[in-house]
Formats: sequence, C-alpha cells, structure tokens
Amino acid sequence: TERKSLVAGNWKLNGSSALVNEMNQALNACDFKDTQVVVCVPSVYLGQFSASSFDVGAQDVSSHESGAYTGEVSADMLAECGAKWVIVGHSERRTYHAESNAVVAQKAQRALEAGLIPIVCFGEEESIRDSGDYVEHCVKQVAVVVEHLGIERFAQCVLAYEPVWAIGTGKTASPEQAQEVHQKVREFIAQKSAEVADGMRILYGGSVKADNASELFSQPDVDGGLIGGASLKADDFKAICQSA
Ligand code: G2H
Repeated sequence: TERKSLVAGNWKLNGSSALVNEMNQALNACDFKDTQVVVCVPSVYLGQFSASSFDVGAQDVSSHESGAYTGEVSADMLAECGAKWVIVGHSERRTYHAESNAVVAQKAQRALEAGLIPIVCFGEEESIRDSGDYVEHCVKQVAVVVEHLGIERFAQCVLAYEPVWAIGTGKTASPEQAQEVHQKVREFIAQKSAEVADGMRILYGGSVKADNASELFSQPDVDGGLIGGASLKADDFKAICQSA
C-alpha cells in the first residue's frame, strides 16, 4: 500500500495570535499535493485558524471525559474548536507530567472517541539507546497502546518515533537509525495484523529541518515527520512539507 505522507508541526509552548494569522495565510496559499499537513498548536489558538489546505490539531488531551479536573481540556472540546488531530504521549508530557504508557493509551482512546486522530509518540532516552535495548523499549511503548485499544481502533492512530536524545538538540537520528526503529515497530504491529501494519503511518520527529527532511522521509518506513522548532517558521515548515 502507498501510505499518504503526513507532516505535523508541533508548536509546543510557542506562538501567538500573530503567528496563527501568518501561518494560516502562508499555508493556505500552498498546494501540498499528496502530503497531508497538520499544525498542532496550543489549544487556545485552535479556533483562530481558518485552515483550508491543512488541518489543525492539539498537543495533548485529558484522559478524562469531563468532571472536576481543573485546567484539563477534553477531546470533545478540542473537536468542537476545530481540532482534527491530537498529539499524545510526547516525551515532554511523559517526562515533565509523568505520563505513563497507560495514561497515553487512555488519552488515545479519548481522542478516538471524539473523532480526533491521535498522533501517538514513542521513543527512547539516550541511556536506553546506549544500552542497546531501544527497540524493545519502543515496541513496549507501542504495545501498551495496541493492547488498550485493540488492533482495530489502533489502526486509526498515527505513530511518531521521537528519540528523546534528538529532540530540540540538533542531533537528528540518521536516516538509517530512524528506519531501523520504524521497521521494527512495523514488524511488531504485523504480528497482530499485516494489514494494519501496512497502513500504519509512522512519523519521525527530532530536529527535522528543511535540509535533512527529504533524506529521512525517503526511508521506506518513514511516512513523514513531527516537526518542532522548524514548524515555527513558515518558509522552513513549507519546505519540509514539500519534501515529504
Ligand atoms: C520533537 C520535535 C517535535 P524538534 O519533540 O515534536 O521537536 O523538531 O524541535 O526537535
């Protein structure tokens, strides 16, 4: 199967109304052809976009549906504000907000129930890379989500491999390092369903820039990227989308 390329920007805790307007204009002026483009922004800005050539998404979602959870935003609320996608389990959430694999899986479920597509992140820290057990670590992170959702609902997700040592550090994984993990994770999914494995989009994230994107995206199991820093500049982000 031909998997449709996907490039998702992750603004993290950056941006402003001015950037929303600038990016909205710049991206709507583009024809991304066969590449799907998503911009994941702080949720307060979702409603300010009028996106036509791309989709907007959030960066996190509550694992709860509603109730006494001060400060949380539910999947239904994100959908109502125009989100079509949501990142779950980004390493920054796992590290700074102690999100476990189980919480990440629950968040993916909430997203799917609200009709959002979860971009489920996984990836190893540098110490795990050095220990040599990084494939097992990544497969475990994905396996918890597969087990929680069941393979049919899991098929609705997108995955993003983000080696923690490559995030915001300027140290990009080499195309071969990315391909190895993407392929191993796809093989794991194939043990559950060859069809789901074949259709599953696995993005690479971690210091993707306009000048290294096309080499990464040309790997057979790399179906696009999750872009942090370089998604904040319209020209860089457009160039990355166009190289997918
Ligand atoms: C990894 C990535 C986007 P950056 O976190 O999710 O950020 O491209 O800045 O490394």
